[in-house]
Amino acid sequence: MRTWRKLSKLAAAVTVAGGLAFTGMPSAVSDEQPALGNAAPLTCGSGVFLDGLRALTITESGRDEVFLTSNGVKIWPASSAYVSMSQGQRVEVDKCVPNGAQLRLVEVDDLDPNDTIGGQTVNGDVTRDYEFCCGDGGRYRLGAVA
Ligand SMILES: [Ca+2]
Ligand SMILES: [Ca+2]
Repeated sequence: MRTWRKLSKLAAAVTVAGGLAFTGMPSAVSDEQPALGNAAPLTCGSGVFLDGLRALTITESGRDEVFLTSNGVKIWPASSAYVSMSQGQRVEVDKCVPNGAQLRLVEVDDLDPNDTIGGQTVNGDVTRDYEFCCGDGGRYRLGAVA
């Protein structure tokens, strides 16, 4: 059973990786903020550009399945339920969020409740890294450009 779960996740990971190449389209992140979404740093206006996410310590053997929420709404990835990450891996996020947004990094589990790895409040005044730690032993670093 356990092995089957892992294999099915590997298959899902391949699907996710294949789909990532086609995420150039704008996504409806939030009805309240139609200007925010997939964007380059200079187009975030008063918001903050989320650059890349690195898995410093993953919570499971093999890979974690993670997604990001902003103010309780899933913002990344846009075209799938999660991104499968291995230890040390960095993936592009490329999302704008408003100043003060409450970010949460969640690790998806099939049969158990999802794990919250950590939360951070975005400060729109400074370009910095945010660390999500240490839910279920995980540690992730997110680069953000103010
Ligand atoms: Ca998981
Ligand atoms: Ca988990």
